[in-house]
Amino acid sequence: MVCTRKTKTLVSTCVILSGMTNIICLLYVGWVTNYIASVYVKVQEPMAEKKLEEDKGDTLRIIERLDHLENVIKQHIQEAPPKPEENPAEAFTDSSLFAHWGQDLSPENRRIALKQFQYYGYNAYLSDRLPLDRSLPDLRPNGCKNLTIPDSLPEVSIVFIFVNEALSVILRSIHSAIDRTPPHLLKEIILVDDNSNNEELKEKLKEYVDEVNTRKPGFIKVVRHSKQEGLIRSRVSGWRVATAPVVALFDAHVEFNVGWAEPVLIRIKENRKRVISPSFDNIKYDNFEIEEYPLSAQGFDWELWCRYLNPPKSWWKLENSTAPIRSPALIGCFIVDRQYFQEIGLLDEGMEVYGGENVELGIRVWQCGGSVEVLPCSRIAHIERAHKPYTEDLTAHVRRNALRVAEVWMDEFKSHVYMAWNIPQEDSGIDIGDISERKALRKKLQCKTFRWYLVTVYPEMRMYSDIIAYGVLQNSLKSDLCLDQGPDTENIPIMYICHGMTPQLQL
Ligand SMILES: *[C@@H]1O[C@H](CO)[C@@H](O)[C@H](O)[C@H]1NC(C)=O
Ligand SMILES: *[C@@H]1O[C@H](CO)[C@@H](O)[C@H](O)[C@H]1NC(C)=O
Ligand SMILES: [Mn+2]
Repeated sequence: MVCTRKTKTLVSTCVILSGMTNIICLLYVGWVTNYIASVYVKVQEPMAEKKLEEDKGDTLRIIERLDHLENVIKQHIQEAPPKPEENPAEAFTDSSLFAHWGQDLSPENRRIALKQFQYYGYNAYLSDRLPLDRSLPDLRPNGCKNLTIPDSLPEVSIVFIFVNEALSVILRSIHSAIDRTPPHLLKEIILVDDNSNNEELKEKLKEYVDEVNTRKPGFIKVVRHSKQEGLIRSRVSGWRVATAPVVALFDAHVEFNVGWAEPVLIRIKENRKRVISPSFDNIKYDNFEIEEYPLSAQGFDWELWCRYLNPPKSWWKLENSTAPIRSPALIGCFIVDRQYFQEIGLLDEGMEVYGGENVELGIRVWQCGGSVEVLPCSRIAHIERAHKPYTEDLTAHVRRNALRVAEVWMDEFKSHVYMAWNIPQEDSGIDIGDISERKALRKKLQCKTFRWYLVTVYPEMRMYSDIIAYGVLQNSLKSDLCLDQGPDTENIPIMYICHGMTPQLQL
């Protein structure tokens, strides 16, 4: 699952720094993202060009300085990081893993913990040492306990998908699901292993599953992909195996809180066209403490990255913190009627790896006659990793998936997605694959327009009109300089080394 609560991007964080640090930061960002700045719109006479001519002397000196700094930084980047063995007593003190945890570990254990952290993106060393059945603080709003539970509710199958996840983290997800779902409502647990190469996920996980299944035959089912399919197709693989009338699709690094299931099953029983997300809290990646998150709806920006949103005004007016929150989209984990999920077209299996499928599902459900909501009384804690365990460049996949959504669902608003990613609408050079099936699905289901969706379901989303051109404004005298927004505090545009990221994108 993609969403984090960080409001600033790496780049805007860079820009609020000053001077030398700023430049190092931006170059670092450019380096890690391997970003190539590009210009799609030639503007006749950029104002900045004229300005540059007027104070050429100053500017050239600045350019020289920037060139010099760039070389310094390149040298830094090429240097290998210092070998930890050289100074074991102070090893790894600068990792974020040790900011709030592990001060009294021995150097050897620090080394082990750090290695696992780098692999998993969370503190697997600590997870291995915490009980699988630990309790969680009950973070439900007042009134949730008073919810009247009908005698008969549909059963649920819980699907956990994972690739190279720490075994103890998966087992804690399973334990919390079993411990905090009423046994008569939990039909089965399905584990989808997206071709992990991690050995302990083969033998040891099988031992655990076999042991549970000797007590409850067929209760845990395991699906293993023979090649990596990405989390989108992994969710669908899990759904295919599920047999309960309701299916819950989750990451395998979560802990279910008390009473999570009943409110969800009540809402789906009332209306099977509701797709439900629980409210998320955070399991901190370093010390595994639970951090309470405010109640939120789930949406996205024009790049189709997910975002948490303030609940709509209509919800605040109810003054009832247990009431369902209408949500434009989903951040990735959700519960759905098994048959209905098929009727509306599962997930877009033409998407690759990661990202965008949650937004697509939300838009599709709304436009095609269903609804999406977040339930305050159903709470799940989820580990927000410090970094993703995938080695590939995720951004390229997210962008490709976003363009599929734009082309199939967004009508005239698809321009907004191209604009947000700063790519031309014609001949973008990005192969988004075959979308004819998804377009046929939209036609078959007689779905509403994206304009209807924006006005009715997602009025918070900003619409742009009268955009003449977009891209970066590149200087024609010194072509590696671009117009940039400059430091947040000053509101003065500056010329800067072209990095092509948000602060340099002009509309
Ligand atoms: C919930 O129930 C308890 C006891 O049954 C009662 O004291 C309390 O006022 C109720 N709360 C709400 C919000 O209805
Ligand atoms: C608050 O919302 C819940 C869930 O929809 C509902 O059951 C309850 O009756 C509402 N309470 C009030 C006081 O309206
Ligand atoms: Mn996740």
